[in-house]
Amino acid sequence: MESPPFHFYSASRPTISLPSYSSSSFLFLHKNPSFIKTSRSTNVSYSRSFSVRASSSSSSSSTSDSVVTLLDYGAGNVRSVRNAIKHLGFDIKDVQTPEDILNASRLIFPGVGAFGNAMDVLNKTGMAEALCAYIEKDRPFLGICLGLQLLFESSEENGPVKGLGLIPGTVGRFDSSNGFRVPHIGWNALHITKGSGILDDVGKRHVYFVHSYRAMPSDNNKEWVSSTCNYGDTFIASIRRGNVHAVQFHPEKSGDVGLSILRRFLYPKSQMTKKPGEGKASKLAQRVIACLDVRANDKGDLVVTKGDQYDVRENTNEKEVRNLGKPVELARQYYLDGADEVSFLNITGFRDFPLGDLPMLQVLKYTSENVFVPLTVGGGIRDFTDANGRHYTSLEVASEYFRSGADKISIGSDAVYAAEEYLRTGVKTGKTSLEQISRVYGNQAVVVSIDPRRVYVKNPTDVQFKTIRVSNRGPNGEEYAWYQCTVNGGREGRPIGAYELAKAVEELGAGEILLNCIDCDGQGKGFDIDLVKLISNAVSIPVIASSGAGAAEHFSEVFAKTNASAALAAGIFHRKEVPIQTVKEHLLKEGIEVRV
Ligand code: 1PR
Repeated sequence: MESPPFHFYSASRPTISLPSYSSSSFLFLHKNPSFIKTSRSTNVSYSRSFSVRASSSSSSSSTSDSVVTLLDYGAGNVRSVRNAIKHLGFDIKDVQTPEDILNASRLIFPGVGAFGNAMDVLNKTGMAEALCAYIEKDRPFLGICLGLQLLFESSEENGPVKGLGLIPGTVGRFDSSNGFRVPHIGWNALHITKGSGILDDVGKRHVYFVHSYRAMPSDNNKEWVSSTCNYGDTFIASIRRGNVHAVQFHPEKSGDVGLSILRRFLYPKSQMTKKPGEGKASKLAQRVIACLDVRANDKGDLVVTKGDQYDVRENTNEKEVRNLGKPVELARQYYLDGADEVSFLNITGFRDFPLGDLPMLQVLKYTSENVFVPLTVGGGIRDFTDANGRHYTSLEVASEYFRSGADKISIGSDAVYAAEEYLRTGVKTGKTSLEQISRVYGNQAVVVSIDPRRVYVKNPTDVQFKTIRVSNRGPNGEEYAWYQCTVNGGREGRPIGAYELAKAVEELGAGEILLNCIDCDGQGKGFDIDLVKLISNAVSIPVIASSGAGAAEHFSEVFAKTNASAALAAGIFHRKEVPIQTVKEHLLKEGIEVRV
């Protein structure tokens, strides 16, 4: 994986003025050298001239009690960390120089992207030296995800690559050959091995992980390890020594539990009593996801809508777009109701350029301020040339979604074209949206949304695509079916099956599959078990079952009969027919692990 140019934001980090957007410099702010120092412009000079001396007490104006120093290199979901810090009442000071690290009264390092690139820039800018000095002085530090891994001696990612070398051990990739899906995505249980302070409220509750690499506990690092997690093998979930903490999971995406972890780090001296909440977490939970299909209605307002087999218009003379609520409010409600993730699908993104869809970006920004579980956004992620001839790459579109608060993006139509081309030529060009975005932001940040339609056939040999023997025969007694992929919101069928597509996009870098089914969408009769089985057995990345949920029992059915990692629903939640909590209670009763 390659990550975006590592760059540090200036104190007066500019905000995007959305209404005036039209110029070609809207995207990739870091290309403007006047306010962003890239790794090239900061260069090695820091490390040469820089005297490493970490202050042992808070001293400068930047170290006031309500300020958190943040080491942000603009590569992904750092907005979520910012939002969580602000939510807890702190201001943020961005690191621009190594001195900022040394002068911090508390430092948060939410590493995102790839190990090799991060180390390269930390070394070149003198930040590595400053981080080591800061940590060795036992100054308050919280590393998140890659911010934990970088503390180790080396990583196999892009490497081996040397790390900061503060903790003995090597970071390696999860082994998917033992049946565990990689990336490790979702809510998992911690085994707390020593008093960590910041984990005091976790108890037996789940926290959110998303990663493909992990550090392993050993005799050499046991004095550091404060908790482990099991996923195929037992890996290090957190470390603590004195005031130095780091976690492999994402507290900023772990709901209330995560916020309490951050709160304990930010207020270490407060008299918070230890109050581990109720919970029975023991392993990776099955996820319940709320999905909001979003589009402008005929008055131009952005609304949450919901289709029947993808038709979102009311059955009236006016045929108006069905309006089921406001996106930001509904997303917040689902977060409070216990949704493990929230997905937005900009369903007209295939025809409207999403960066022209400013309300959608605003929706993401507002939502991420108050929703502390992962947010996925999809719709319209592809290369695009606007009316002025300005070309935008799909990577630019995705980057804007990430900057606006998305943790994952989902690609629909463009992934179908990419898979068709790959299957035709057998060549990975590295230029498809899928490949580019996963290379820069990591596979775990890229979901492929499949919109298949069932096509019955008499004999499996009637088509060149993978067929299955269906549980319910077709209208003419057909015993077999294949699942034809579609693009443009189900409007156009393509010559590729869902099975072929899923395998191809996994090879091209997808980290997860959102598996819809046009036949089942909005029908409330249950997920297409045949389809979910077919796809979840075909790939080793997580599969989200979608379309057709009408009762809590449909969730337990899909988890019991298939290898789906998550189940998504829209209509039953929007119409308040079955609350998320009811679904979870039912799953628990059926012995299926969920986050409570
Ligand atoms: O092709 O990259 O622009 O992405 C467009 C995205 O928008 C795709 O992810 C596609 O699935 C989605 N989309 C396009 N048109 C529609 C439509 O409904 N007319 N929505 C649409 C797809 C399907 C699910 C839905 C579940 C659960 N919606 O997301 O939420 O079926 O519904 P249910 O629980 O009510 O049965 P691109």
